[in-house]
Amino acid sequence: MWLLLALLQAAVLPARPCEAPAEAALAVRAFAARLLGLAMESGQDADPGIYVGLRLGNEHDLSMEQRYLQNLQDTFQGLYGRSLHAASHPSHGHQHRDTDSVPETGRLALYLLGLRATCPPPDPTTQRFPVTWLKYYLEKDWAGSRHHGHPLTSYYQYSLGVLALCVHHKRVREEVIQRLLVAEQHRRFRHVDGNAVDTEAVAALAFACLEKEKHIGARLAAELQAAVHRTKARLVEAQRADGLIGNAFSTPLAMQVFIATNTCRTAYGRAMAALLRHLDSFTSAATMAQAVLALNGRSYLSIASMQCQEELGTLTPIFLEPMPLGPHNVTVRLVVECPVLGCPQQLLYDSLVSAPAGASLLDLLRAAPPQGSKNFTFETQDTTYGPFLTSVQGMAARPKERHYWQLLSRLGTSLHMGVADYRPKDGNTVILRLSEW
Ligand code: B12
Ligand SMILES: *[C@@H]1O[C@H](CO)[C@@H](O)[C@H](O)[C@H]1NC(C)=O
Ligand SMILES: *[C@@H]1O[C@H](CO)[C@@H](O)[C@H](O)[C@H]1NC(C)=O
Repeated sequence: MWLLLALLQAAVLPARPCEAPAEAALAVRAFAARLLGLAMESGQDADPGIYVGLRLGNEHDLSMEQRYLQNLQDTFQGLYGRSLHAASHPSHGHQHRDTDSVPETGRLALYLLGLRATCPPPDPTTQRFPVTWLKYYLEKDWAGSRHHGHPLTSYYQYSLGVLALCVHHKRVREEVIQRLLVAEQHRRFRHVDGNAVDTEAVAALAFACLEKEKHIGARLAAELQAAVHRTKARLVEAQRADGLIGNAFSTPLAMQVFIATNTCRTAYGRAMAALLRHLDSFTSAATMAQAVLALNGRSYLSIASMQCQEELGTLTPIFLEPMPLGPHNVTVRLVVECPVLGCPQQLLYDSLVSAPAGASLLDLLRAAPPQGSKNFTFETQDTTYGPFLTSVQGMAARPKERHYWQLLSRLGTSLHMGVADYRPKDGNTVILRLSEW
């Protein structure tokens, strides 16, 4: 009788304590297959964040992953496969990074996490120079903007950097850690519209990793532990009535904190249930790669204890058809605001735009009619999150000044999706506003 019960339980309970419930296995598998499809069809360079998502899935397409890794290595070893010293004395070669370029802290961190998640592990010498570069970037990221009080890139990327070095068991200077702890204590993590969940979660993952490192002293370990506790309390507080923590896209990162600290109880279960209800909202490879980890009960920290066992090469890609458009039209009011210093005027554009129903904001921008004597113009840059709006009506947002083109609804609330994913309804107003973050 007990044996039968135990067997029944084993069949119903997921293999890992934080994994999605067994009833959701099919949905989770289809989600991973969609990510695989996106990774295969993307015309862009291989992305380290996506590679991590593929590696931490339960099922794999092993030969595809091998090719993907090769592409990644071609890109990153070209940039970071030689010493800093060589880079500060550039003599030949143009591919290489030099020490003057903007730090690429986040992508390099994800690349190192990806290398650590590879089976069999790659030749350790390939990691040596990228690790040195990442340490250098963390210093530079901070020093370059000390008077601003924030890293040159973002706290999100800075946290990823600390996390990746920790997962590789590389020492980081205590000051590098302290900067992040101070930011946590002073609640400096914020994203647009005050949603700090993504960044808080990644910082907490870095703290949770460091806390367990042998070389960390007792006093610092206690501080790190306290920071993880505070963050978890804030994440629980940020949980909405529907179970999401922040929004659908920050929920998987918040869940990773509970996974990494083995506290997959009430808040976690509600978040998982909510995430499972929102799987269809995920359309970009970057956000899907983050979600795959949580759905499989894994976190970026799981990479540290990954063992190469036999992996299931059973995943086949799903390619989704683009959404059908029309037959009716929607009409949307498009407003372009420029409230920062250096703008020619406050209002750069205000007009009604028509497009077939189901069209994305990007489609609408393409269909926007001229106003006065001027055509409507804009530019985007491809990222793994989708196209990022960089310039509107000739006004480029300058990242150095922490400017970006923010997408808002009529009520002034920030949209939770990029231009290719957001599909306005008939009668909606969309505001593009040059904002500071
Ligand atoms: C930091 C950040 C920003 C910063 C980036 C600047 C900087 N120097 O770091 C700023 C404030 C500019 C920003 C803007 C936006 N963001 Co943002 N951002 C993030 C965050 C916290 C980290 C991104 C990161 O560094 N990734 C790691 C690096 C290594 O990857 P990367 O590819 O190099 O990242 C760059 C680009 O992808 C780009 N980027 C940042 N956000 C977005 C969003 C979209 C849709 C696109 C296409 C690109 C993009 O900036 C990154 C840094 O250069 C993520 C959280 C997350 N869970 O991923 C949200 C996140 C990606 N952002 C999001 C959103 C919604 C936006 C906005 C659309 C908000 C708005 N209403 O205006 C805008 C983009 C508008 C536009 N112009 O197209 C969502 C995307 C959800 C989705 N469905 O895909 C996320 C997941 C947050 C969330 N939980 O909702 N963001
Ligand atoms: C939809 O709008 C386009 C212009 O964007 C127009 O050419 C077309 O005739 C409209 N279709 C309908 C069904 O109203
Ligand atoms: C506006 O766009 C149209 C069509 O692309 C082009 O023929 C025209 O020259 C443009 N006008 C201006 C002022 O740029």
